[in-house]
Amino acid sequence: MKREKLDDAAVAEALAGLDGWQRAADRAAITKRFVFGNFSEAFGFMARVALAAEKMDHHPDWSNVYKTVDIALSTHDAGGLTALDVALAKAIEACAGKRERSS
Ligand code: H2B
Repeated sequence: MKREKLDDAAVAEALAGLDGWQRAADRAAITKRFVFGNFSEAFGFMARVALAAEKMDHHPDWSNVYKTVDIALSTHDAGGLTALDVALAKAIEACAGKRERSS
């Protein structure tokens, strides 16, 4: 159920409720860049996201350079975007809290 692909309208609706998230230009994913004050804050965020992702059994594609964390969410098993990606994006927002500044 949760791994059923979302259609374009459902993705657009989900994005409307997700601050700063956008569709990737080149793949079926939603993305956001998080910029923190320093590496410690960025890595603390990544640790919180890792625990949330493991609990959900749904994991981000991400990279980190110093205080910047780039995240892409996609459901590999479905070959597209599903409700799991939206749920993980919401969990990630909760992990970022108020200290994060996105750009
Ligand atoms: N994460 C993401 N982003 N997409 C998946 O399809 C996925 C996952 N599948 N985490 C999960 C793990 C699957 O491999 C396990 C067996 O449930």
